[in-house]
Amino acid sequence: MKLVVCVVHNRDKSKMTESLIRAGFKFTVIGSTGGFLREGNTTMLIGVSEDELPALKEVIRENCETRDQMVNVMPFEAAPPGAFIPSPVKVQVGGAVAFVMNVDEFYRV
Ligand code: 2BA
Repeated sequence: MKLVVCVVHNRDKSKMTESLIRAGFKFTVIGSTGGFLREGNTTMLIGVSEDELPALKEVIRENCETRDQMVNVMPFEAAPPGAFIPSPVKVQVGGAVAFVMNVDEFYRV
């Protein structure tokens, strides 16, 4: 068994959720925050058998878009009065970031 920890953009959360349910996957959704952008994103924990992994990767690929996002290198609040504030820079977010881990044991009681 594998545990896939998948970080998706909040805007892809609904269609990812619907597609995972339609495809019969079981999963847990956790609200999370990106360390770099400090914006909300969504982390999904999806337990799958090894055979299901290719189908899951396909669902992730189909539902998570890559986006360009502008980020302020120095937030206005952090800048001292009169300081030079560098222009926002563009970063590419997603489609999704996924970690696939081996599961030693899974049980339900
Ligand atoms: P954030 O940390 O908010 O990162 C958003 C995007 O900013 C990243 O997109 C990446 O393009 C850029 N970025 C992140 N750290 C950077 C840095 N030190 N310098 C320049 N650009 C940087 P993604 O790579 O698609 O990541 C989307 C979200 O997935 C991340 O949001 C974070 O929540 C999670 N993530 C990505 N890589 C991770 C990792 N190795 N471990 C844990 N979480 C990760």
